[in-house]
Amino acid sequence: MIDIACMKKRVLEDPDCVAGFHDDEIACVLRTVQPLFKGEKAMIELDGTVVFVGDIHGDFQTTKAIIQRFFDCDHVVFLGDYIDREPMQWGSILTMTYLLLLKCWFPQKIVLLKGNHECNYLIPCFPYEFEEEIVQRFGSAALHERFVEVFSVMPLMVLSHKVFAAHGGIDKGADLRFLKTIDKNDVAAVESLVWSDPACSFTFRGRGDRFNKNDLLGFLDGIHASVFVRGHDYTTLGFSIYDDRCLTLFSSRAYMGEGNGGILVARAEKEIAQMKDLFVEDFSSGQWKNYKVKTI
Ligand SMILES: [Mn+2]
Repeated sequence: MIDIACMKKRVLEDPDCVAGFHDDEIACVLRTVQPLFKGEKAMIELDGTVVFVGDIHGDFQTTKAIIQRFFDCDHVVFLGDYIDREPMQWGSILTMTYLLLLKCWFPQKIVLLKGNHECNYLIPCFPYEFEEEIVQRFGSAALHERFVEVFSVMPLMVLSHKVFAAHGGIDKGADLRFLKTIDKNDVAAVESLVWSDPACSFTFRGRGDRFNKNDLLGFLDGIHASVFVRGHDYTTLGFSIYDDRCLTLFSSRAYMGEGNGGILVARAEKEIAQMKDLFVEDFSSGQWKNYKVKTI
């Protein structure tokens, strides 16, 4: 009988031991975490010190560094895209398993939103390498189906300190009451919140209705939020756009040198009126350094 509680001390002291997990141990993690996500609404409201983390994409080393540095904060909010595009072998399996274990043990502290790579079952994304990685590692896709069951119940949004956060975009015209009742697998909502990009972005994904400055300002004002923090794009990382109301974070080593100029996280400790009230740090040098957001 596998017991998640027994793993706790071992994994917290040595996260690398996740690399030795068998498929039945990972299946146990997935069974334990699924009801926790089911108990969360599509939109989560948070107080206290909150850290926002952009796309991780299988970067297990950086994930460990983020947890080590920010574990004392009240909440660590990951904005999705934990898998695929990984810089190391088995990076997606390690990263996802580690974060799901942390979710089991610290369900209030660790918040894991859905990225578009965790929505491949609903809207296919490219590249989607996760299933093949599981087949190569464990000899069957059975565990992948269990992962997808967990992905399907992950939340989509966070509202905290007047920061609205989601993986990709906003739900144009939606009010707070509507956002609080959204179904986590509503395709239109997922396209808007998880897939879409700013209209001024060069990235075109073919899914999701892009949002312009007017859309964003109208949406934020309608839900009484000041700024939108998102992930999803390594080329617009660290730039604040639309009157300093939208910031894109990317928090993985993936695509370094191909437009990804940093590994950024942002921290909110009190009500945020403008982007410069967020504390942004960069880990791309291997040391945490303060990062000045460029406003364009
Ligand atoms: Mn994405």
